[in-house]
Amino acid sequence: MKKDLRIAAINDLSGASRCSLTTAIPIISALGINCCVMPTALLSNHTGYDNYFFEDCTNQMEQFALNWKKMGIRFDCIYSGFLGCEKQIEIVGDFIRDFKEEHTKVVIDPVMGDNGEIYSTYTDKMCNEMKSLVAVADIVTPNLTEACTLCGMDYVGEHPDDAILELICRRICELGAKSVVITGCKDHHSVSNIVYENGKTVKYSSELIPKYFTGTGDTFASLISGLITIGKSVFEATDFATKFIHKCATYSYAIGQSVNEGIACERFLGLLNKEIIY
Ligand code: PXL
Repeated sequence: MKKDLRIAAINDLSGASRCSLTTAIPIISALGINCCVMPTALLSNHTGYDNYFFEDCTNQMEQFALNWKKMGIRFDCIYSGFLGCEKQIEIVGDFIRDFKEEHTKVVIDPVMGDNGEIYSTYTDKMCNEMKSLVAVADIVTPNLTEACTLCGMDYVGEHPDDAILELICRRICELGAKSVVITGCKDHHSVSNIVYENGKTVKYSSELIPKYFTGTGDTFASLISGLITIGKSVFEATDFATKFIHKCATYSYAIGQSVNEGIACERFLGLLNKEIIY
């Protein structure tokens, strides 16, 4: 009998949305893993809506870490997503130093921007600090905007060729990451996730759905975190996640979900349960 597996998921909690922790919890749980959450902020709903309530949780993060240490809790994976300020990046760095064991995987989703633009809340200093988390990551899952920022390049545009993508991945690994998955690279008809590890690059593509649902990157990073925790390679995990997200996005598009409503993964969670063969 394999032991209980546990992931620390550090991300914001947007109550009525499918993103960050509200997608990490069902995805990771359906893979048979205990998802322990550390909220970085509390929101009524994500910031793509006209109105939302927001409360920063920096102080609470420190209290969570302190009490988890006292409990003696251990993690098989540490997965971090949206971080709101320099202090939060520092807290996550400390958390990794305090809780990472030999076997613990570290997945950093460097949520910093999209479509060639860095989010307005993200300062240059934060972009630089993020590199210190990338340095201790097993897997980093940036989109193209974030990937370019991490390696100090100007945005390469929507359709970079394979040689440029490989160069970007190599540069991110030079920061210290073991592997990189550049997510959501769109072409005219397809969307691809590019995996780079130990000099090997593989592109996993699926048909482009003509709507970009909010939180898709969070669902992807949650799948990668869960799948590597149950023993899949980053290549196997990306192959599975690409197909799973395509299924959810196809369904969400067919039922007319708005982009703000996110991808509806609920009725596909049973497929994740079938992956539990450990
Ligand atoms: O990654 C999607 C997301 C997560 N969390 C918050 C957001 C968004 C997208 O708008 O606003 C708070």
